Amino acid sequence: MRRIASFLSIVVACLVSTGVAYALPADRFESNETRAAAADAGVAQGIHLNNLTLHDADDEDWFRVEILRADDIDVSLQFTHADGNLDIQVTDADGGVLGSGLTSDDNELVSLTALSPGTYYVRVFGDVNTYGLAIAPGTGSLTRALFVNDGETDNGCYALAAGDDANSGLTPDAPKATVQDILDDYDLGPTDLVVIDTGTYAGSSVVITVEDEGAAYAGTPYGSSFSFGGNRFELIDADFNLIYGIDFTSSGGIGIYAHSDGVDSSTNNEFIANNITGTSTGIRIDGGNADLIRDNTISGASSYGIYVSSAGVDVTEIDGNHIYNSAGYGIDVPHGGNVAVTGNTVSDRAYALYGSGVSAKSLQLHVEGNNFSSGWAMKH
Ligand SMILES: [Ca+2]
Ligand SMILES: [Ca+2]
Ligand SMILES: [Ca+2]
Ligand SMILES: [Ca+2]
Repeated sequence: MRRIASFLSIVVACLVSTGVAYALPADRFESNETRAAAADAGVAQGIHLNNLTLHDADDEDWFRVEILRADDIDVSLQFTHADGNLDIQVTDADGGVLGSGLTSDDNELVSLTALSPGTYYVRVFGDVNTYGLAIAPGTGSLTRALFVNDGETDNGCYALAAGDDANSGLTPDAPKATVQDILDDYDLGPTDLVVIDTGTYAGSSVVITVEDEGAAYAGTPYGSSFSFGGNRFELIDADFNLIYGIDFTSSGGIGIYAHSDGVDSSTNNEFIANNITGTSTGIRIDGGNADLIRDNTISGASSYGIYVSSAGVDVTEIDGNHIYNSAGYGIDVPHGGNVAVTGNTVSDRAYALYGSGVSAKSLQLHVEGNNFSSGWAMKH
């Protein structure tokens, strides 16, 4: 054995000394050589990616990350400098460099403060080497990231282990198995970000109430799929929540259902960039106010894509959603209210926009810039 080992070390030494290209296995996010071809990595403050490589001398890795609420972040690379220098840049959505890590030591760190919500990019470049990429709330940030994962770590963005409700959920190494157990164990608020890793989550409804209102919930670009056949996320007198980038799959029930506890409505909620396939109703709000439903993709909802039962002074913005497939209603805004329907695409539904039970007095409806191609474009 010793002779073989020493022979191998001589071969490696020769390869290095003669400049023969030294290569590692390509990582799972290839090919991502440019900002335009960046790999989606999810919501910034939860991201933990291991076993990445600059696999050959030409490799450069770009990642696209999202900031949902203004924040400070620390972007870090973990690697051994002696194995090959790596450097890092973080850019804004247009490629303007916001910060760099260009040292000759192990690891790199870029700390950025007061970032606005939006898209950012991480560029990793340098020598052939293996690395990990992590993004966390910055030193001055109040954000608390809470981690959820199913039983698999495949295609993950946030957690580094399988989920278990016996875990704390406070670190990527100890994710919980269910969002509900996060809600049960902690008092959530507006500085909390629940990152839900790639996987399938069946079980039961996630119920958010006034005690835990105001947090953000984010899935991954690779599918954080809630397949429970009833109401998948239910908000009961829960305000100022953000539900972003989550998949709602399988038939029956409602993807996201926000309503009152019988006294106080759920208001000021934002449902953005979710992907709903199946369900009976994709997104439903009863008696809300100042809610935003934006950039969701809803296909195959057997009854309603979006159903907003608002009344009186309520304001709802329904913008940029794509609703298609199946026979029912695309967007239904019954019973009045102040509703803006802008920039949506609705196709292959019996009705694109429907106002059931609406009288001219009760509904203030602003409709602009939509693309409706259904049996009926608009009807009440
Ligand atoms: Ca790579
Ligand atoms: Ca690459
Ligand atoms: Ca470096
Ligand atoms: Ca998983």
